[in-house]
Amino acid sequence: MEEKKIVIRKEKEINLKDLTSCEATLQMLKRAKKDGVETQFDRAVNMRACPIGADSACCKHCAMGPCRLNSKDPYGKVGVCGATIDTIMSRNFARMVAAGTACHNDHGMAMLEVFRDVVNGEIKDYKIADTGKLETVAASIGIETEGRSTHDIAIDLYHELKKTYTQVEGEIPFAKRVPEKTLETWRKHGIVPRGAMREIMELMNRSHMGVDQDYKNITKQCSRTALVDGWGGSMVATEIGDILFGTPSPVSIEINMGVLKEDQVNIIVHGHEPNLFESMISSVNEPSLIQAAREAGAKDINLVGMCCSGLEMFSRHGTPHAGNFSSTEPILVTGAVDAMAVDIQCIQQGLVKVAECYGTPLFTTNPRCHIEGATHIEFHERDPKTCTDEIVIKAISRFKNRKIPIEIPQYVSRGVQGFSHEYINYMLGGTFRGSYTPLNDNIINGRIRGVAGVVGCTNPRVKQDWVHVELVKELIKNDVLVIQTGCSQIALAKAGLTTPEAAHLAGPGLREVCETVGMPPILGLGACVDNTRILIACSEMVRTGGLGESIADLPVAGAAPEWMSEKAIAIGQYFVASGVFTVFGVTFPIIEGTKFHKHLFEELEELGFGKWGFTPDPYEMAQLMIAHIDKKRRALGIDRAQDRVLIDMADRQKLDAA
Ligand code: NFS
Ligand code: SF4
Repeated sequence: MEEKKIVIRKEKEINLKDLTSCEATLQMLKRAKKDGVETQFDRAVNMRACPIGADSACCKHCAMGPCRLNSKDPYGKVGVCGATIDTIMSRNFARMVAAGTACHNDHGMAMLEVFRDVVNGEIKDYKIADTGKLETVAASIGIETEGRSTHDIAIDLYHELKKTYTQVEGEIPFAKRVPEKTLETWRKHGIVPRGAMREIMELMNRSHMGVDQDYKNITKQCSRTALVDGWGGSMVATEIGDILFGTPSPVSIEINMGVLKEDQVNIIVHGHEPNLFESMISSVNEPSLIQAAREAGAKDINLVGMCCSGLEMFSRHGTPHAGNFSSTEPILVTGAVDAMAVDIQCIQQGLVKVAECYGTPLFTTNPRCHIEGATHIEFHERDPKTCTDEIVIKAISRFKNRKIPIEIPQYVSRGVQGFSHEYINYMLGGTFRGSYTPLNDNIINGRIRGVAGVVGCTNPRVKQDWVHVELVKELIKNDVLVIQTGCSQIALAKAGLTTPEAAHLAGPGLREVCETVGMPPILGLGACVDNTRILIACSEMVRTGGLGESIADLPVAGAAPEWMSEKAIAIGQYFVASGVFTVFGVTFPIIEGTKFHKHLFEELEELGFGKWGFTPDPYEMAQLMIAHIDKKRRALGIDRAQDRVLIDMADRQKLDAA
């Protein structure tokens, strides 16, 4: 493992170009500097990451401590209670998994409640948009659909999926979608999740002072809890989102700060719940509000998204997208944002101050997320427009009274987004023979070497977007098909690499497949909860055949090159527990050479799961992932096909001459 570098930069030494490879963000950082406004980039430079915390070598789980161990000599000391470094690190890790899983499950459960109220008629502003998807999801967990009404199927689906959260015994409903051999491994280790509340509760209990003090046993419950994220709460959020608002299919969208319009009322929605955004779409299309905007001198109302709900909206409606997590403060520096509405998750408190500096009203809308200094207008699904209409009215009034000079960085990329696992099926197989067979065939014959999921956040401790873009370029160059979600997908879209034309950057095999099908070598699947689309795609690949019997057999790998949130750790752990080699960048909360490190980075694979990897370097990350993919190809006996395809002209001539 490469040593974690904590870079300390003195303020005067910062070269803004080192902070981001997003030109629009860079332009705004320059303006912010001139205006004396601080963002996460400045704070990251001035707030040195605590080296003990970075190694997860401290514990504050009780008042006999907090205890700090020595990361250079991890076995030289124990906590006051006697806790060893492995106990401390695994408990800290467990709490991250618990928090990340709680985030996705609380979000998924809220979505399911909206679905229930739509079905029973209490919510009238939304309706079931995709009955086909409703039936497929219901059938996938054993609900009878033949000859039954949409309403009856929906009621059954609600009751069944509710178990994802509340069930105390048995297996969660979507365990039925897991490939048999993968499920067998989970059963053997006793980690098939029961229900989210139960698993999170048990993990919090076990990571309390004086409970579970065996890092291997704690890791087991980490896996069980993380699995109820990926195959539980997150998967429910994705599926219910599709049922209520439509299953995405590819659309060409505009992305980056240039989507803001100087002569229009600009409204940004930033967060994770599609409900708020869906209602905002309806508010900005309200004739009376459009009229009011025109009377205020605006040409129109311009609605754009940021972060994950933005990803869901462009996948479903083609709504323009303005950027990822690290750009949420810089975009306010344009002075062009007339309102920013947020809901939950990844909403940094720093937004309040930047918004204030540039006269942008910032609105919180969810009862779970108030921010001191922001205006709270609560969003109720039963009466959603009251909230979103009011935000539009406030935005129009801010437009009318704009005082700050506007500076919109003129950067816009166009790309194709909105692939779902259903669409991949259709795209490769065609309408009448939709299947994963063509994908599997192309992997077996070696045109596609393997599949990599590149996902996750941006983090000001590394150059924004740079690790994502370099890693993905390296992967496609080596014939690895890349699928993406989250802020990583936004990074590649901004870099202009999500077009079919980007196929020229791919290796010869992948390029051929992309050109035949007319698809980009990088497929964007949506928000972070949509990582579950990757799990389903993997399951389909196993079911289709020829690539082994479990997810762990597939020539696939995952990465979160610029991660920052606890949700990312939960996602990483569910991919590992599902059988996927998963590499993280930036930093990893662990000390190399410890038993817990060996467990996560080696032993889990020997037990039939995937395993963790770490390196902050994108090229080394690509190598690790490709080496893993090649190892799986060898185990499947399909490595020879790969050689045949990748042999180049010079090699061929050499062979002929011999
Ligand atoms: Ni995912 Fe989306 Fe982005 Fe990271 Fe945050 S917005 S849920 S956690 S930062 S990818
Ligand atoms: Fe220290 Fe143990 Fe308390 Fe943690 S649980 S703070 S290691 S005494």
